[in-house]
Amino acid sequence: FYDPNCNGKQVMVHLFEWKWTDIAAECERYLAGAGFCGVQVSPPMEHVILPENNYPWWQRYQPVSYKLYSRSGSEAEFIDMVHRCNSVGVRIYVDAVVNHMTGTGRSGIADGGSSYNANGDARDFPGVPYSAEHFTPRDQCPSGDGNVNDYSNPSNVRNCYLVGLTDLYGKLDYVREKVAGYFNQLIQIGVAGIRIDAAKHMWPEDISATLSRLTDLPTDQGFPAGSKFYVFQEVIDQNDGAIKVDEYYNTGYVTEFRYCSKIAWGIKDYGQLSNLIDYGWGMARSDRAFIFTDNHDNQRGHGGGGNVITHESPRDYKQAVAYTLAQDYGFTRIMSSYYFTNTDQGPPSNGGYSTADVIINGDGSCGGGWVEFRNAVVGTSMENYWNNGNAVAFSRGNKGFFAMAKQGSMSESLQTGLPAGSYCNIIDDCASSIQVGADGTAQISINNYEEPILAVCAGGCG
Ligand code: QV4
Ligand code: CA
Repeated sequence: FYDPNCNGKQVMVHLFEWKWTDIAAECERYLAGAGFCGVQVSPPMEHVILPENNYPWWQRYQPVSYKLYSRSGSEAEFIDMVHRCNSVGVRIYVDAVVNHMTGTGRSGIADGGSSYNANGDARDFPGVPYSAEHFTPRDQCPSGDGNVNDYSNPSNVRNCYLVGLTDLYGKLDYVREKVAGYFNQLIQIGVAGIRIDAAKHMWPEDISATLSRLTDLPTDQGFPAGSKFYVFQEVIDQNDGAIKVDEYYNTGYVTEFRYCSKIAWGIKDYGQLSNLIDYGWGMARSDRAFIFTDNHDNQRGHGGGGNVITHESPRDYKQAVAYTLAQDYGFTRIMSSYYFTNTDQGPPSNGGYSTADVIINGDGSCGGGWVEFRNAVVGTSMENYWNNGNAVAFSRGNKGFFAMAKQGSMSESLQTGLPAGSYCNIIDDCASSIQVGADGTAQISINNYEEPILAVCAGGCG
């Protein structure tokens, strides 16, 4: 569960709410050439549709069945996307919502044609099928109203209903079989892995028993024989509850939300960057940490939200993403979604429920140089670390060198760890360069307020 199955590449992008047809085109047009490992896609299973809330993005976190029919497209479009992305070496990772089905009090017929009824005591999801006995019994949940409300008690977190979402009873073989069946269907199509949504609200042994039922990835989609599904689990551990990321190491990577706070702090005060990965905070070890500057929840203030840097402060955001990709901790994900003014707002639409096509502008690019830098320096550690509070620099073994200036300018002679020679800056498309002398030092000068960053690779980054 630890290999993302993309030949050692290092960066995934979350194309939040994108349609399958647009993602297929993006793999071919841009992501393959830029060196992306793969794409995290929005939940592909059949879900509730909520016109009364203006079709919010979060309707897709309320499953109705495991039929591949969603706001992003049909099963045929999903399969076509996976195959086209695989054939250009870009993998697809599914956001898997399997802790629960819809919220209580909801009923109707979803777009894929399946009915559902979670009114009162009913728990009918005939599209799977699940019925009342497949949901966590009320006496297993130690909370007054049956909802999660005490993060100091694992039984409360895992057996009660997360914001009123009908909680699947993962102890049952039947539930494990159905969830594994969904995953095996994805595997057969050629999906390379999953994010397990709300993994913190599932027992680690239930996840483990479900994953033990999975088949290997299909060789006809370009996976070497014996390849396993990649798994990263959404566990929000901010040192503020009973549940720790370590409990989930046996079944894959874990989301490291403390990194979001740490990088935000570090960009505001460069001095703090020196101490970014602080195991005193209990942060996940590097070969289990799944990291990002922000995610689809905390950029909207959902799931705690809080002190994270988002696209709303573009200059800080560039620095945070650049630093995240340049340093050596964890597996990285970057975020790509749509502009919003309201935290519940769904994606751009053609009116009502139908999602609009993504429009690609002339230059179309975003952060490609970064992805290439991270791939080029994989397996090296950070060395020659230098930080004066206003600027920061480090080398990645003898393969790369990175520098960044908070106020937009710096001029300093620094050890780069690189062999002597001239190296061009990938950030300005090689308009500038640095000259490394025989002793490995170079004069590092940055003078650009909007893009105060420099990165070079031995032998080129691409
Ligand atoms: C409402 C009331 C409840 C009531 C319930 C009755 O608030 O008190 O009991 O009705 O049915 C939506 C609404 C929420 C509503 C709920 C059920 O916002 O008000 O409850 O639906 O109908 C996303 C959104 C949620 C949304 C949910 C389901 O963020 O707002 O809830 O989708 O549509 C914690 C967890 C972490 C979680 C994070 C948000 O540890 O696991 O909160 N993150 C993941 C996803 C997130 C998603 C879910 C989990 C649920 O990243 O996007 O929630 O799948 O930190
Ligand atoms: Ca649960």
